[in-house]
Amino acid sequence: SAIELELANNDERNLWQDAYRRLSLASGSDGPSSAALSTAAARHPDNRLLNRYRDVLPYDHSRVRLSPISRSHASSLGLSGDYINASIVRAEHAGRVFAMAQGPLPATVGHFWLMVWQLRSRGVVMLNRVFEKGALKCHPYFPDERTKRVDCPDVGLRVELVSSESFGYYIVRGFRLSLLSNKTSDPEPASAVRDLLHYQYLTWPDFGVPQTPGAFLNFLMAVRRSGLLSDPDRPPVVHCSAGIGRTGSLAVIDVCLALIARRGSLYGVDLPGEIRRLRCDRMGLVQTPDQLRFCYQAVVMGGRAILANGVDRADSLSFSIDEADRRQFGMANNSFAEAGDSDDES
Ligand code: PTR
Ligand code: PTR
Ligand code: PTR
Repeated sequence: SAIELELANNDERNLWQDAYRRLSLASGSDGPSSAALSTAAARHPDNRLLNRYRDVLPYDHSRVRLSPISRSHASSLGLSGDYINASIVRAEHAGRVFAMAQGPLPATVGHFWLMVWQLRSRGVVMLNRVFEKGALKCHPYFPDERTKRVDCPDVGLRVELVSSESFGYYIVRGFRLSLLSNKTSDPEPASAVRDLLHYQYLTWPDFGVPQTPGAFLNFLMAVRRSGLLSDPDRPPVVHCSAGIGRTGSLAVIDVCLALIARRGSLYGVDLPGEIRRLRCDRMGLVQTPDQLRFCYQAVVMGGRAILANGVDRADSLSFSIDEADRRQFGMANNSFAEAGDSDDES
């Protein structure tokens, strides 16, 4: 198929730089170029400090707009506007809608959980560690074994750790989101508690790639089995540090595999086209030539396995993990003190 030929050809002739550059060229048939899309809310003086990176901003047309749970549940201090650096990214032709976000800042932890509440997400996919290369890449916004819970009085939410299970290169946590009781006012709404899953992949460096797709595909299949990706009315929140490189790669791999399963074929899957389409809703998705190559590798490996094993069993596939992956996993144990090797239940 074309996607297999492109992978082989770009490898052989060392064409990934070119292939990556071509992605960014404005191309009429694939939607507007990013220059044409406005980011006014993100650049508004009130909101500037709510962005982790000056150059990674949500477009106005697709940004998530926050609203308070109720008047009594948000102080005007914590939620003065409706802004969060997050985008609703639609791939409805593949049955997918994602909320893609930057890793929370200290000031936006409450906003992040309010978004999860408001979207009624079944879960969160986190593709980074809190510390990477010695720097804080994302505020520790969720409770761990020690802290057990995080209260966000600014938005009126509490997050509790219900469970935590380590699979080596990823961790699955269960969180319970509830309204912080407030003495003065209204009876709590009936649906005052939401349980959700948190899948954290531990070994994908920013601006890098996993050594081989096997481990990442196992992670993606585990996330898929949980069902949290497949309810477009309740989009999952997917984030990394900026919410574009790794997050965009996961999304395009997942979208292409969903399309392959629908068509029963690797033919006709236009990976660069899918990236361009997703980029209409959030800028910069897939950040490097290597990440582009990784997306091809993962789609080809995952797509072949899906077709060989039967589309119905796509999500239960398991991929072998090789030595290069295992070396990379060393990282997870050394430098993720925060989530540390959680033993099973809390
Ligand atoms: N503090 C402002 C607010 O009232 O929410 C922040 C803000 C500014 C939000 C602009 C949104 C803005 O743009 P738009 O309404 O076009 O999305
Ligand atoms: N702005 C980036 C940061 O927040 O750390 C800078 C950066 C650039 C970080 C590249 C890592 C990078 O990856 P590598 O060291 O693998 O090139
Ligand atoms: N200005 C930052 C930089 O280029 O280093 C923005 C940035 C940071 C972009 C991290 C992407 C990053 O990776 P990811 O989206 O995978 O967290």
